[in-house]
Amino acid sequence: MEPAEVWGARWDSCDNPLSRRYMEVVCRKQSLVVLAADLNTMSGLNNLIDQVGPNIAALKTHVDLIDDWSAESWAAFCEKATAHDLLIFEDRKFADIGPISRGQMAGVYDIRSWANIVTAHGISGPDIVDGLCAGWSDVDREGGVLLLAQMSSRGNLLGLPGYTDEMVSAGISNQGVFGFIGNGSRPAELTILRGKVGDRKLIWTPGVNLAVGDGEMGQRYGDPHEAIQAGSDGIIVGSGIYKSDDPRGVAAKYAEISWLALTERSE
Ligand code: 5BU
Repeated sequence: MEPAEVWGARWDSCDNPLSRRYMEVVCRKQSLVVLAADLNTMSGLNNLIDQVGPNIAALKTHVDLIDDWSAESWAAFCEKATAHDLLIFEDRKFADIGPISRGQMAGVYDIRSWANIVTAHGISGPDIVDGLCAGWSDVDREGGVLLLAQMSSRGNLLGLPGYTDEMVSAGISNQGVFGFIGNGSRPAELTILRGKVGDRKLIWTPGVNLAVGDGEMGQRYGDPHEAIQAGSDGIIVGSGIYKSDDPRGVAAKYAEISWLALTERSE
C-alpha cells in the first residue's frame, strides 16, 4: 500500500522533514515497532539488531546505558542500523535551557552526529527545541524532537492538569518537532492526546507490551493494537522483545499486529 493511503491526512500534514521518511519505512517494512534496545553491551546490541532489524521501523537507544561503549563501536552499530533502514532515536530526555541542550548534543557521545530523533521534556520552556535543532545544525544535520506530552510510568507528573495541553501548544507549530510521546499504556489518554495533536505531528508510545498490566518499578503496559487504534504512530517496545527467548519471532509478531492495526485505522 502507498504511504499516502495508509497514513491518510498525516502523510500531507506532518511537517518535520523526517516524518515522511519514517512513514515510508513503516510501509516498506510493514511494522510500526520502535525497538527500545536497552541492553548494556555492544555485542548484545549488535546481536539484537542482527536478529530483529528487518521487523522494526526505528531504533531507540539509551547511549549512556552501555558498559563497553566506544566511539568506534558505536559508529559501526549506527551504520548497521542505517543499513536496516532505521531512524536512530536517542531517548535522552533533554530538559535544560536551549544553549545547554545544544551543547549536550555534542560532548563525548556527540548525539547530534548520529541521532535522527531525540526526546525532550518541555519543563524548561519551548526554546529547548530550537537549542536541540541548533545542535544538529552545528554539524550540518537536521533532526526531529519528540516532546514528552505524556509518560507511561505510574504517578508521573505530566498528567497534572494543563501540562499535556501546554506541551502540545508549545510544539505543534514548530517544524523541529517530529512529534509527541504519548502514554501507550492508557488508550483513553492517547485518544485525548490525538484529539489535541490532530494530524500535524506523529505520536510515539512507550509502555506497550502484549502482556498488559503493571511492569517493573512503576512501568505500565497497554496493548499494541489498542495503542495504534487510539492514535499511536509508533509503538516503543523494549523488554517485550529483547527479554524474550525468540526476539526475532516476537518482533515479527509485534510488527504484524501493528501493521494490521494501522491498515484497519486507515480504512
Ligand atoms: P520496556 O522494556 O518496553 O518497558 O521499555 C520502555 C522504553 O521506553 C525504555 O527505554 C524507557 O526509557 C522508554 N520510556 C518509557 O518506558 N516510558 C516513557 O514515558 C518514556 C520512555 Br518518555
